[in-house]
Amino acid sequence: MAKTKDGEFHTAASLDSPDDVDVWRVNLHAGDTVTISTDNEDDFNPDTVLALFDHKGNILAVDDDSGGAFQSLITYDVTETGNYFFAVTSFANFPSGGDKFPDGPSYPGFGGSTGSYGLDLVIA
Ligand SMILES: [Ca+2]
Ligand SMILES: [Ca+2]
Repeated sequence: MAKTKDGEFHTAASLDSPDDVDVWRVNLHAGDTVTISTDNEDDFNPDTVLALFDHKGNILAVDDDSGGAFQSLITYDVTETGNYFFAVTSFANFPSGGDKFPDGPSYPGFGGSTGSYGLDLVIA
């Protein structure tokens, strides 16, 4: 991810197939507030689903449309320093929470859209 300024990162990626799952790792510190959002050029396509996981693959937060239109937004207050993972998929491919890392997270659903999206990460 490219750093745009202190604590702010931006990248572009794409859901190449309806069941594509894009996963990123980020190191966060206790006391951080992290805000992750998708920012699509076309607000409605792809219809992103965003999820945040701890280092074991436990689901901490899942969001579909809080970012406006069909875009996703998660704000999370970090209580434990360490590695976290977040993933972007398309609606309605939600994580099941059934599998933990290194095998998980599992996404048994079916996505319904493809296309490029922007991803913003702000650590404050
Ligand atoms: Ca992808
Ligand atoms: Ca969505």
